[in-house]
Amino acid sequence: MSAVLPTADRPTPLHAHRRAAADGALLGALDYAALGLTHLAGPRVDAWDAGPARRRPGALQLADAGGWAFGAIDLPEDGRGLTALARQAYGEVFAALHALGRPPLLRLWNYLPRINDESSGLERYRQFNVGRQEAFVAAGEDAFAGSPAACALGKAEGSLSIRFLAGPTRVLPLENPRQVPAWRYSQRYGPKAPTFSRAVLADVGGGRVALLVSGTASIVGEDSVHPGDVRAQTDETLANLRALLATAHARSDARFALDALALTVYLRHPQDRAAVQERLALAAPQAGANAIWLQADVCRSELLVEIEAHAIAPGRLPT
Ligand code: 3EB
Repeated sequence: MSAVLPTADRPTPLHAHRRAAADGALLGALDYAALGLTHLAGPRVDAWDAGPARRRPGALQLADAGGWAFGAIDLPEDGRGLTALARQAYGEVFAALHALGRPPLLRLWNYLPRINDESSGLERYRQFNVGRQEAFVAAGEDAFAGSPAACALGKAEGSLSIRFLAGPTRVLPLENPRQVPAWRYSQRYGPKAPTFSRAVLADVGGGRVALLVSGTASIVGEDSVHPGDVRAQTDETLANLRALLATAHARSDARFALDALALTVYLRHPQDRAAVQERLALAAPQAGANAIWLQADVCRSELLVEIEAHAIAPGRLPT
């Protein structure tokens, strides 16, 4: 345990806010316009706050408050390819976290230019997965069971952008019984598996537990299902979210209702919004109405929609 961090059982409370702009005394924020995504509807910024933050500018911008850390790195493409870029970016993420005393990672957000394009015979998302997994292993981080929650979305152009949240708390990774763990995907989906857990639970202080749900799509086992049918993909995604909530409820006394989740909905085609909104309105009207809606390419070309979520509720993690 690092001396600079508060004790793990009493972290400085962490709060999640959704807002119209990325200003104020925040730990960090997902500012989707700054990330190069097209905003379709809902709040423009998903922010995290843990009191006054210390900021360390640099190639990797790091803010920390009360042991919580939020980092941002944007690396322009330099001709070496996405594997090398991901390896470098993640090397810098881990170097920054190690300098802070290795607070565990809860969540990573990855935004890749032209995610579904292919070069040198390999889709760029799969190139990214190679470099990411290699960097986790090189840094001695859990690349398989125990990896953080994450998402990986595509944007038209620009830098490889990574944001992360780490904290002075134990992180409980969750898997979805309807899906193969992503870190165990077969080589059909690339030479190295993605590095993420389906969700994490973490003590965020003040007697509250956060549930951070990774990007969730229409995947059963390891197969994409309902190609070309965005309504059925949405329903399958909702079934995956429900299964994850049941898993969370088996691991903690915190209770998370589907309709109380803060959702972020990524659509490959903006014109699918009404159809997805209609399916969400049936299953989770409140969550659908409060969602952030973005255009982004999803990491498999047949996937049309991906939904991620977070929520904070009273409760405790098992000791
Ligand atoms: C999937 O379930 C869909 O590579 O970090 C979801 C969440 C997805 C995270 C990642 C990818 C990632 O495989 C894609």
